[in-house]
Amino acid sequence: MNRVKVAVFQEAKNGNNECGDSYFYRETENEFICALADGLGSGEFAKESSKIVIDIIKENYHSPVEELVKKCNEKLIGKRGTVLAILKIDYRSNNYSISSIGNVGVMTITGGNTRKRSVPNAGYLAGFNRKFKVVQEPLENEMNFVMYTDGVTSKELTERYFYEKDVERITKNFALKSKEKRKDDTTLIAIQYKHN
Ligand SMILES: [Mn+2]
Repeated sequence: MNRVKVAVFQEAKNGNNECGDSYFYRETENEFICALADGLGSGEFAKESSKIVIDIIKENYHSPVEELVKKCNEKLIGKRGTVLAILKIDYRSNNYSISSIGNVGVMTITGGNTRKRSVPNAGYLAGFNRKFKVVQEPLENEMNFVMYTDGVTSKELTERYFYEKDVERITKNFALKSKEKRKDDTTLIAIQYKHN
């Protein structure tokens, strides 16, 4: 057990108190799950929706990704929409699954220092049925994942420090380079997977 290390950077827009992004991660004997949600808009109301979604995932984290997305969607009827990304690493099948709906990103960094951003499904979750894909890929013995909300810019994602293996170094470097107030709620989750 304990194949995963996680480090998180989170900051609210313009130094606000409440960040509209919510996240959750957990490692169990057989799997690791991380979910990141960004409520549409910012602040308190955005937080309400992103928190609803993350609470559902907390309660049902053992469910397959597809089921989780569906459950989250159902709970958002009559609420503000949210965008969501889920990463699940399955230690038994040696695969990982990613699904992102809307503007929450997942980037993988594999052994040969290859960065790849997963293609998100269009739109957002807001209670109505929508089609979405779950992408499944084989796990490498060592690889990193980065999950981020749209407060993180594309330019920032090209920085060299994303090649660091140590997740603390990634989030610390990111923090150092974001001295100015963030223009949007920002969450950056760095995840290192290593097969023992
Ligand atoms: Mn946002």
